[in-house]
Amino acid sequence: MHHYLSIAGEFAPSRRVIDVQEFGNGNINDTYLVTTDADEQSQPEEKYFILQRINTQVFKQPRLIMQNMRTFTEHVRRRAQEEGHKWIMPRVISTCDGQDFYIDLQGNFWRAISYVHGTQSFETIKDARLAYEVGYALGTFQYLISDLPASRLADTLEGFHIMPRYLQNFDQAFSHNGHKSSAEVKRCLKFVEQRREFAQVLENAREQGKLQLRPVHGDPKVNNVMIELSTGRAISLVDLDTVKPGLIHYDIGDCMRSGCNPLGEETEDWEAVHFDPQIGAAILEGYLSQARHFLSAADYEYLFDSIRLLSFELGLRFFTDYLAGNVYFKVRHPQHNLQRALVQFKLTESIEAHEAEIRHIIQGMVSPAI
Ligand code: GN1
Ligand code: MG
Repeated sequence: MHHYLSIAGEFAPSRRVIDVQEFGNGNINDTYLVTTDADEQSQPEEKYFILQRINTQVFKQPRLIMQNMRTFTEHVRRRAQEEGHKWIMPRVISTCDGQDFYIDLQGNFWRAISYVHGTQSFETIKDARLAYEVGYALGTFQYLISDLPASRLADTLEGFHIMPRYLQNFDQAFSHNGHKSSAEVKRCLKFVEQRREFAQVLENAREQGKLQLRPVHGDPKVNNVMIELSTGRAISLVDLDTVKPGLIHYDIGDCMRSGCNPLGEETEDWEAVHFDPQIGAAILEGYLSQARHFLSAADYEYLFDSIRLLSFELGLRFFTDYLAGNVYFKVRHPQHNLQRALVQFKLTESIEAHEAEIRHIIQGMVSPAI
């Protein structure tokens, strides 16, 4: 505890840190909520902040994350103000000596960002109103960042969301671990084999020039959307380490695979996992209320594929990590990543089973009935 208090203190030179608690349930970085002795009423901004230890096994160049953060938080904040959008971007908090990060004696990389006050987030979506807000949050974020040239952002995580790369990693992990062959593993292997060609769909479209790289969020899952307590409206999208050039389809697919799975990605009952098309329709409606302004005809064409692909992708990443010995995602038990993979693959199957319905919903939004 003392150790954490003193690290947090590096980011709060004029305050006494009184508490540091683990916060959220990220799979990669370690996140803490810091409380200082500031007065909550008069200085809410100084009372709490978020402290994170970046996992440098995953993010090999954490300085690039901070560099990007400076660039896009400033851009988005300015644009939101110009356009009258009520939108909050977390701020980077500097150390006593004006750095964006602090490296402790063990070489750990720490950084701090402001806490979004008066908000809450949810693990799963229970009603259409929240679904709309989750979609709206992603659309607003992408809109506000859409005029920032992608070339101004560094690549903080090479290969992120690139399916052909994930397949290569999978093949490698499998060739070293072919002995793990329970019934569940066999199910996963078969699942992947049947979708190898489909896995290329977004990267092919990009190579053919149909889809272009733009700044994206990278990880817009439900619990990263901050909902204002007083209004129920989305006012921020947090977890900004993967904001970098990408396809907006990674975001929409990721948001849908997270939002339309009522049992959540951590359920142990993978056989009961399913995709909820009604929630999906409400997310898309909220998303398109903002994204309409920048989506092209080709972008719409790949919406269904992106929804199907991103749950497959996450399942493949979990499965690969299980085969590789749980080296990327944090796990609570040795089978955890296998269980998570089964959840995502079941979700993918449900998306496939609902294909006609989902395409119909998308179609109705492209050309709304008059
Ligand atoms: C990871 O750490 P967390 O929970 O914010 C992962 C995402 C996955 C997510 C699944 C950098 O995000 O891509 O969708 O787990 N982030 C990275 O819960 O790999
Ligand atoms: Mg994340």
